[in-house]
Amino acid sequence: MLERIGISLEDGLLEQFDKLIAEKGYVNRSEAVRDLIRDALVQRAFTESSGREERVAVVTLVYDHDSSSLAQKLAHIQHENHRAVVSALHVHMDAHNCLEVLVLRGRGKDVVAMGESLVATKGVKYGKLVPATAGHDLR
Ligand code: NI
Repeated sequence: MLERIGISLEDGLLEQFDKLIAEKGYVNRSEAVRDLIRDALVQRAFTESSGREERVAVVTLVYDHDSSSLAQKLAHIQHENHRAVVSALHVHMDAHNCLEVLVLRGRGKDVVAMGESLVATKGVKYGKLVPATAGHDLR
């Protein structure tokens, strides 16, 4: 069942929101708000107390290929947790930069701990841990 709700927003905030969702290609505000709510719910599911349920997440890393100690460190973390790494994609972005995309699966807290340690590794230029979900509760 679909329920209608009303939201009060300041002019400026609504203007920026409309600009943002137009850029992202949303056809209406409702779908954009639904996606924001889903994202918040998935984030919360990942940080819920027990952390024992199985979770899947994607980690994106960009780092300097010329720093061999950094590449070794990132590989070491992955090998230490090899059962959690479902898939790893390595792209040589340019002469100096590597992009790695990892799919992690395991207990929520383990997945988050591993993802965060990769992202936080000194020398990683860009890193992001993105929770994934099968979306059973998000329709
Ligand atoms: Ni590379």
